[in-house]
Parts: sequence; C-alpha cells; structure tokens
Amino acid sequence: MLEDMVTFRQLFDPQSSTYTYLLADPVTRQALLIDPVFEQARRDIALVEELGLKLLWTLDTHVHADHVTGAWLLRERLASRIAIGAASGAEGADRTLEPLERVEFGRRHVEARATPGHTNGCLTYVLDDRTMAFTGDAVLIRGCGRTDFQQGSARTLYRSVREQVYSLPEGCLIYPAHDYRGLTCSSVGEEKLYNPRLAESVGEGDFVGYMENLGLAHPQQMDAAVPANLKCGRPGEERALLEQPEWAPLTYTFAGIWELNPGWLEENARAVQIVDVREADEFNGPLGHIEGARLVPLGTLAARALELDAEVPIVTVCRSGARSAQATVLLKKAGFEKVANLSGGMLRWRAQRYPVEGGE
Ligand SMILES: N[C@@H](CCC(=O)N[C@@H](CS)C(=O)NCC(=O)O)C(=O)O
Ligand SMILES: [Fe+2]
Repeated sequence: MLEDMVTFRQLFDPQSSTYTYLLADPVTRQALLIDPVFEQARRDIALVEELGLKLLWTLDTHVHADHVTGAWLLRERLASRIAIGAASGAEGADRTLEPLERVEFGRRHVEARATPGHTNGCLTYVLDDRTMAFTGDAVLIRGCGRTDFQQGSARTLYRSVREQVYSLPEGCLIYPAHDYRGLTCSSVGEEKLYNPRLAESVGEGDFVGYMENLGLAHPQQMDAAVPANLKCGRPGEERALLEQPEWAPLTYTFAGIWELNPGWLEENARAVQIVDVREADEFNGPLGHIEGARLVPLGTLAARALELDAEVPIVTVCRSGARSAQATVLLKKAGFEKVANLSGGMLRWRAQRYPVEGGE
C-alpha cells in the first residue's frame, strides 16, 4: 500500500559530499530532515514545500567537522525543531536525544542508537521497521568516519558498529552522511562482508591499525564548522543568511528557478521588463501577450541579451512557464541578476483572467 510507505529523498551537497535525508509520513505529511547542510537550506525548503510537507524536526547525526548544519536556519524559516545527541555537547537544540529515544513523524518514527567513535555524540537513526539506518559517519559505504579528532576513538567505533549497526537485519539499508565517490546506499549484510575496515572478518586490532594510518588532511571547513555546529548551526554575525531577492516576492523552486506569480506582475508590470520568449506566431496567436511585453524568442535570447537593461528587473514569459524558466538560466549566465520566471506562463495568466493584448 502506497500510504504505508515512507516518503524518502536522498539529497546531496557537492561541496562537502554530504547526504541529507528527507523522511515523511505521506498520510499526516509530517517530515524529518537528517543532516541538513546550511548552504542547501533554500533547496530543502523548496522540496518540503513542493511536496506539501510539514517539517517537524531536523536531526543531526553528530557535530559535523566539514560543513555547517542547516538545523538553526531551517528552524528560523520553517519553525522546525532541532534534535541532536545529548552526548554531542551541542547547545541550542530543542531536544537532546539519549540512546533508544524515538523521534516521531506522523505515524512513523526513527530510533536513535548511540554509535560513538567518530565523535562521542554520534547517533545512528533507525527507521521504525528497520529497513533503513542513517549511520552518519559511523559506517560509510565500504568505509567509516575517521577517528583522529573530535574525541575520536577507533576502539569505540569498532564496538559501536558491531553492537548497534551489525545487529540490524542484513537487508537493512545503510545511508551514510557522506560519500566521496558517489556511492549512494549499502546494506548491513553487504558491509559485514565487504567493508575493508569493518567487515566481520576484521579484528579490533586490525581496525585500530588501519585507522591510525589513514593519513587524511583535516576537513577544509573544520575551524568554522565545529564551533557553529556546537550551536546547532547558528552562524556568527559575519555569515550571510538566506538572502531573498528584494525586488519582488519571489519563490524558489526545487528545480532551482526563481518564480513570480501573475498577480504581482499585473500590479507591477511597469516596474519590470517583460520578456516573452515564445515564437512570433505564438506571441501574435490565440493566447495573446501581456501588454508591454518584448518578443525575444528563446533561440535568439543569448544573442540579443544586450538589448535588455541590466538595471531593471526582468520577468520572462512563455506559454507554460517552461521555456521561460530556461530563459532565466540564460539571462543569469549573461550577467543579469534580477530575473524571474512568470510561474505557469500565459496559460495561468489567462486562467486567472488577467488582460492580454491580441489573442482570442
Ligand atoms: N576533504 C574533506 C575531508 C572530509 C573528511 O575528513 N570527512 C570525515 C567526515 S567529517 C571522515 O570521516 N572521512 C572519512 C574518510 O574519508 O575515510 C573536507 O575537506 O571536507
Ligand atoms: Fe563527521
């Protein structure tokens, strides 16, 4: 039954190679985000809104050393609450989790399992039916978190993984906080057999020897990330927050496009340049066009961009809002900063009965 399935998305931050996971109950629409990244908050908000979800909690698996968590920023924007392991030492959370506590979202929950070793406060979040485990940096795909800073201990990690992760069903999928090669998912059975550091055949002494000789450089963002994460991602003053363009009430889509609704454009048409990127026969065809719109077919836009005024915001228009979304991408590339797509194009404009020139 579809409604018994959990809504699940795996999201990636290419800068820190971090995975963020969205889990939601499709019936109550209540959701969790595991390990959100500060710089990706806009993307995460767009996804939560497009899927019609209510973000209840952000959960961090640990105090990350390589990126700033999005927990605080998402709480500011979506009023989600912050949870992290009590042993993490982080301040400013709404809830600090002890081992075996549950975090509920609608009819579903995850259970927190203590998996220290990479840091003292590392938690693995296990979905209620034990089909998925979010291991943070305890178990990575064919790897594991390093143990050379932040209270790291190879012996502790070895025991955590054996006791708390390898005790899960073999088929339980493992979703880590990072992967540096593009691998996305593993399973308990697979890691027990093939993890070069932590396969069942590897002894504790072998593991400790391996971990003492990783020879990794410290994460580039470590000096900024750790203090910010000890405050659940509350930034220092110097850090720019989610900047919203100010010239109009724009919406950011998960597809990465800034959009405007027809009502705002109708009221502010004189303050912007309306660029219609359809072909001439459509511009003069049955749908008509918006008064004052300039016709620049999409195929000619890059070459003709110089005709546009860089100081005046641009709203792109087409039949459905698809070609004009691509037009915003081309215009941004050409150096225009204030650019937005008319959401739903001429079809929505007409459906909402705004006036047109020409047309039927
Ligand atoms: N080059 C990366 C370093 C990433 C790193 O050290 N990652 C930690 C997780 S916070 C780790 O445990 N890596 C294990 C590994 O690469 O084997 C950066 O600058 O962010
Ligand atoms: Fe980490």
